[in-house]
Amino acid sequence: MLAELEKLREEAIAAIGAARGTEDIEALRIQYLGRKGRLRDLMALLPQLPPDEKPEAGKRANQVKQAIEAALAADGAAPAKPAPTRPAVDVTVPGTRPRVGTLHPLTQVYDRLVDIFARLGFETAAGPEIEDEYHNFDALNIPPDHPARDGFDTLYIGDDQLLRSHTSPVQVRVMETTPPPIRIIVPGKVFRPDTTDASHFPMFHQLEGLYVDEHVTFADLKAVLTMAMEELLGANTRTRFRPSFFPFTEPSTEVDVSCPFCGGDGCTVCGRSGWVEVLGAGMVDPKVFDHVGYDAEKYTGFAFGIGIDRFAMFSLGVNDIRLFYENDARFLKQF
Ligand code: 2U9
Repeated sequence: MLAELEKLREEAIAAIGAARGTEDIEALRIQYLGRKGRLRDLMALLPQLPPDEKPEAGKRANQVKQAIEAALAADGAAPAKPAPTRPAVDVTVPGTRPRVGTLHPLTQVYDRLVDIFARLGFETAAGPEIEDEYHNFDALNIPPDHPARDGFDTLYIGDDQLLRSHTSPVQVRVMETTPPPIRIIVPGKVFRPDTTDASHFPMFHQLEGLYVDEHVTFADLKAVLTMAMEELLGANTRTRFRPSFFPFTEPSTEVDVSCPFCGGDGCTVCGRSGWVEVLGAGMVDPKVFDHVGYDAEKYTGFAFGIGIDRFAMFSLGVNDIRLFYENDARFLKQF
């Protein structure tokens, strides 16, 4: 019996060594270890052995089984899975279309504004969102006790560090390091201690512009802003310049455009007036030039500011600023 087992082991291992491919290996597994295989045949004889030979023979039969299993496994013949009866990929199933996103509506408006002013010769500048009081206020002719400071003055991080309340400090920084002429726009985030409602949010986006050179006049201001509005809102857009006040410009103006929804007839977007206020602007106050070391006798300039969120709201017909910041795909995918 022991000799028979040894012979079986040698024969099986030699056959496995010579096997080619998984089908051969599977056939050998059945031949040697299957329910009607050669090892079972030999083990069926165990009961007939004399009692003192049985334990040794049983043990040896197990060892042979393990040796054959190991040889089969080593040849990659782990119990084979049945071959798939159909292809794993069903090429007839209709495909799922990938969902393609779009740019956020604010980004779309922001990009259009930057593009239009770029074509009018304005370079884009950027600067810190955390500012010091000098650049956010004093250099812009807003002294510590000036009432214009109140509405901006509370988002402080340290004694002399605050979240910028407008992008104007960037223009100051550019003028500090660049001699005239300059023609820049500064788009970016600004922060104000406003209570949130349909038209206010404590963070929003501005795009401000600044053009300084010799002989820049209010006529240049009107020409550039009128052209920009026509580009953005359509060639039929009319503009209206009303007197206003800003500490950093003199004279100052607020700019209305004819309502892009009703063409000026009056609707819910323009509050039935036919006009929408979109911009503030003015000629740079000479005191600002004094702060940055520009010769205020030689140079003049105009500046303007647009609230990007507000502009996006009326140009896209959105009636609540909070919708821009809620990340609700049902809103965002409309644009
Ligand atoms: C420098 C000098 C002058 C920037 C200006 C405005 C008028 C203005 C508002 C529009 C809507 C802010 O977002 S908003 O609330 N801006 O009305 N901004 S003039 O004037 C400057 C800026 C920098 C050195």
